[in-house]
Amino acid sequence: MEEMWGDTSVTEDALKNGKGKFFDESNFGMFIHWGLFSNLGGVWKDKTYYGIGEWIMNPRMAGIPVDDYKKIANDFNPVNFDAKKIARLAKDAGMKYIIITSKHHEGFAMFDSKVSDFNIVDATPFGRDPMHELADACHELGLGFGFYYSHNQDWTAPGGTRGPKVDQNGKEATFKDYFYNKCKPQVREICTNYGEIDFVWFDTPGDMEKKYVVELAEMVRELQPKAMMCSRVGYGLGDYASVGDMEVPTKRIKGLWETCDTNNDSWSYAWYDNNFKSPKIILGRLIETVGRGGSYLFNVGPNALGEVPQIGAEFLEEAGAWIKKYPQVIYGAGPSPWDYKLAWGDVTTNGESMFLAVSEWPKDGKLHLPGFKSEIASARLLKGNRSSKVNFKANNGWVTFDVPFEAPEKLISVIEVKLKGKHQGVDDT
Ligand code: H79
Repeated sequence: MEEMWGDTSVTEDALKNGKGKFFDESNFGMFIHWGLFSNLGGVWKDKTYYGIGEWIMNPRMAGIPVDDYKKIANDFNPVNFDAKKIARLAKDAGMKYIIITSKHHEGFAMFDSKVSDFNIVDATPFGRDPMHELADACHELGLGFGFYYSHNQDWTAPGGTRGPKVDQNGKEATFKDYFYNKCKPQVREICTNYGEIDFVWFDTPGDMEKKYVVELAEMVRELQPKAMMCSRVGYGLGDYASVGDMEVPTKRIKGLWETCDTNNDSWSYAWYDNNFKSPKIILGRLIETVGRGGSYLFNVGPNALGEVPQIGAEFLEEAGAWIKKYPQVIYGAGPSPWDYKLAWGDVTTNGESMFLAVSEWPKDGKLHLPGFKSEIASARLLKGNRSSKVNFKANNGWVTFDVPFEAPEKLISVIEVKLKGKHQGVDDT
């Protein structure tokens, strides 16, 4: 998708005073889509609706009436939800923080809300607050934690965007009613009841009036001064920019930004969606994002029982094992000298080093760099903690490395390059 969700207003200033400590350096976080839609898993009345599962209520999918939708809560009982296990998975995957849906467009609060009883504690047999459990598990493992909250759309609250136009008494409901009766008080709850949180992730501001967006953003800043707010709050507010859903930008983007991607095709769990991204694809997209200057927020969708699907979890663990071997390629790493991806893979930089992350290993033993104007001091092929020297020739900006015929790594192999003197930029004409 090419849609940009707005630019960032606060940029690097946001990182001062300990704000954003889990964002810029981490470059990799876990996104979780979980809600009543997970209890359906893509099925309504024995029929499967293909697409993004969290949208199943929408008329272009199953078109579920509000009263029917609310009843889904009656048998939502995710007894296998294990916050520690999910936090452990994120950590093993090399992720540094978790952002989870506290309320998606469906309007169901996945937390203990006093504002609306359409929430997981009051409306389901489960009766627990999984957000509390996850916040605690993240803090225990030293992971950052934050909430997604859909502030504009609410398909079950009177007055919410795409929601009912009248309240229970048949009285007309406006967006203002929704905003003051539900949205703002619930955002206050998630910003008050879970300790210090690191992210507040709003989504789809649409044509929400500016005064509401400003009021909401100001409240978040007051209650959680260290939380990073994503630009999808609207009107150019927020601390960092969020690019389009599932979009890995092809050109360098300046400032603080993030892309959100998902581990299969849907955000929320859907029974048919087994198109899980392989460890190599996950790492490739992560490195590409870091190479363009951004952070990668990667989603999993727990099912009706609260479990993260096994294949996706295993793929993440395998990607995480690679990151453990080559953390310097990811953490604290900055963009590639090239604005775009190269033919064989991508590049990140960290301190004095430039890392060539090669996903398409050359068959002829020659790896090329185009238009590289700086003088190279050394190149080493990394194998975990060990490394071996790589010979190279530079000719008018065209650098050729002599590499083994066999790729040293199954997933992505890394060559560390150091320069003689200053970086001279690249010539990409
Ligand atoms: O939470 C995830 C998505 O549910 C949310 N953003 C990410 C992070 C999102 N909200 N809106 N959109 C994405 C745009 C979605 C448009 C569509 Fe559809 C939904 C296209 C396909 C499904 C509506 C239903 C239009 C066609 C079918």
